[in-house]
Amino acid sequence: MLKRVRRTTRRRVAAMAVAGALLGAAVAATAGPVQAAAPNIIVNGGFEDGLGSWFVNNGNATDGATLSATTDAYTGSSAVLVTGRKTTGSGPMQDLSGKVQAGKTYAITARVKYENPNSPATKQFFATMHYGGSTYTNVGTVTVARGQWGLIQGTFTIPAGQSVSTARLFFETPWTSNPASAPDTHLMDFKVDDVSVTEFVPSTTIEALGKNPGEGNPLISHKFGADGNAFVHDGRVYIYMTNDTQEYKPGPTGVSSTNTYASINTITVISSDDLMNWVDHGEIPVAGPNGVARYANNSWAPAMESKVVDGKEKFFLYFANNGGGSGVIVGDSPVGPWHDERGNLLITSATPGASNGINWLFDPGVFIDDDGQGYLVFGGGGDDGTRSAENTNHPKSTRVIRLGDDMISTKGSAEVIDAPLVFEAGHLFKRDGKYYYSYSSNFGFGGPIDPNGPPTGAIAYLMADSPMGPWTPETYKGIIFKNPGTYFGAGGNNHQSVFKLDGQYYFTYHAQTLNSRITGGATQGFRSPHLAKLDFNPDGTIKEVKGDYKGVEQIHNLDPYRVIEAETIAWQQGIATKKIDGGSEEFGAQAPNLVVHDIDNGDWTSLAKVDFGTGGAAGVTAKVRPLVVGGKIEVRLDGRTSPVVATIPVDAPLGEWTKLTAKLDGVKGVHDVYFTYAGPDGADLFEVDSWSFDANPSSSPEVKLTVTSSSRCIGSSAYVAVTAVNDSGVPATITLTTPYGSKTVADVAPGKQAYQSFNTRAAQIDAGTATVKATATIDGKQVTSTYDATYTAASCR
Ligand SMILES: [Ca+2]
Ligand SMILES: [Ca+2]
Ligand SMILES: [Ca+2]
Repeated sequence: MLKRVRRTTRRRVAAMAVAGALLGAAVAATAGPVQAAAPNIIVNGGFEDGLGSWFVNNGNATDGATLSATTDAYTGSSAVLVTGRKTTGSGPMQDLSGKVQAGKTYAITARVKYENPNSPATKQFFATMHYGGSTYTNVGTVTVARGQWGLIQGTFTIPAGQSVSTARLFFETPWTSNPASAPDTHLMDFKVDDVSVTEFVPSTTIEALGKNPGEGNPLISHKFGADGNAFVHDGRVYIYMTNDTQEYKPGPTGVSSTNTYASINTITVISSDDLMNWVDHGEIPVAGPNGVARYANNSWAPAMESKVVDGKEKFFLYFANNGGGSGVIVGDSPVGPWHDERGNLLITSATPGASNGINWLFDPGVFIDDDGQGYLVFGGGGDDGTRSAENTNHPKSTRVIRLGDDMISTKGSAEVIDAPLVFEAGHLFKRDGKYYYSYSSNFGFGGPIDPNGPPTGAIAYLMADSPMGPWTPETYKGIIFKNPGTYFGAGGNNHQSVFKLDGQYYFTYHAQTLNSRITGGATQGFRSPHLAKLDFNPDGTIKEVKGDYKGVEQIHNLDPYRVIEAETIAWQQGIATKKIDGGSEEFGAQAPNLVVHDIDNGDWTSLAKVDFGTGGAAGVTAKVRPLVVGGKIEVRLDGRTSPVVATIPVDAPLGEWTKLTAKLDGVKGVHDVYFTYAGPDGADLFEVDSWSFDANPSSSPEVKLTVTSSSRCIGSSAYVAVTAVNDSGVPATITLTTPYGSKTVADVAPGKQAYQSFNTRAAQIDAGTATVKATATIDGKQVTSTYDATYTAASCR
């Protein structure tokens, strides 16, 4: 009998060495809990019900001890005290038979303390599962200092074939053959409190800090998004992305299996009008049984354009159905609703000129020229198996084809694009009469790589005088962006787009930066959207873009005196978003509405550069759905640990959407606004739908304008443009002033703008400030307001 106990105990120690290694990895890999809240399987884990459901481990005949309740509790008013221990395994036990299942994963936590002054200064404790017979497994451990409460922690998976018909959990000290020879070392009294065993429920919520306050990249940190394609509409840029989050399945250590793309059939959409505060519009169900295009399996690498067809503006979202073809769905707005107007794929091997038998018919890139003619570029891959230099450098695997007037059909035959080292990610755009085809170069098929073309895995481009090219190797102009690995450690593929907003060109790319920050460096193919400015040389060639976390400048401040969807986020930690029924208060009844959820104590979100004006704010309102009693939202300025300027107690009926308001006193000017969430630990506190701020009614009235200024080159002359949109409800007389002249526009109607492009008559100008003065009659009084807007330096030689 004694021999058998020794054998089983040795096995237990060996098992713990593995568990300990896993624990270490879990702590290093994650910045917070990686699981959703789940019920505690342990009954009376806090010993607030005395010794109810607990007894002394009796797995061996020699085990024995006395349990008693003690008021020296870690939490609450009671804990358990173990005295008179006969073996190292003698400790409090609870029967979990019928409550745990083989093959499932559980997390355990418990508090433990010992105080014997003759005991060692530190001591290891175990939580151990006894499955009956001689099968023991240590499932959690801590080494604690004498006199202090320590935290036992562990995550364990019950083996698939394990019988759990007599499963029991108990607490013990490490086994030794003759504990009675040194009872102060091996058989000391100890106390246990707050025992919790919960089923590990995988959560895709990212609890790590994925985007540093002040930085612009990645654009979002609560979800992934790859192959970003930018589309500008009404002064707002929308970015459509492959929804990598569908493949994200973090395990107990917080690390996911590798992204295979196979299950991705939705497209993620975000938007911003200032390039720092990004609205999450959720996912478009594109392919699969619940998709708009049920004939397709996947939706990768989207591309978006809009066009007025039969007097109505329609929005055309193209997508790759894995490598086999490309499709299109049609929207009533940039965020839907979405329809299938075709019933089958747009690009297949049957499309004239599309297939050479080895290429992938994916990665659609859409472009509409000034004459309204649409074009689609697509294709990629193209390894013909010869491993030849010609096939490596000129796979001729991508195409350009004209679209029909309806944008959901093709016209004529697809033409070959012979882009050096081409692989995927074709994108077509136009600037100053020149057409640009950008693409991702391949990673080498085996033949030597031509040094006159791009390096592998980079974004390169061609320039031509027509959307149809011809796109020959002679039109190759260089690279726009090296592989993301150059800048972020983690490399991988890439995908780009180019857009223009407020006179400036921008470049979208992706990188595995959030993935890397979650795991502490390792990546599993989960990509995040990034932005950079895109600048051009006088001959139209592109200045190479460098990848960074800084990103681009916020192009204007955020107006707080309106409804702001709470899923508008500059920086955050620990939250997730989900779609709820009903439309968006900010974007309209037809637009999807999301809420911020998975809000734990300590999670936070923020808005960048909120302009409270000179009059200041009087109040802040949150539309919330309380889930527990005792939650609150704290409002802070310019940092998440700054002083609290307002607190909204989330004190309303649980489960109901409610608007709650707090006073704001003396908040003026421009600030980053942080919403920090507080409440009971271990619970989802509440959900947030939207924010709004009220302006101080006693403040003096002002003529509200949105003012922008920019510099640009026309030939060899620099121009400074100034735009002032009249955001007030009354006509205003607006004067635009720069060092290069002044212009006054009388009676600018509400919603209309005053605009002037001032010729500086110089080839080179420094950065400067334009001043805009507006005068209007408000409430019978003449009111004048003044605004500044900066423009950048320009060199037009
Ligand atoms: Ca307790
Ligand atoms: Ca959370
Ligand atoms: Ca919302």
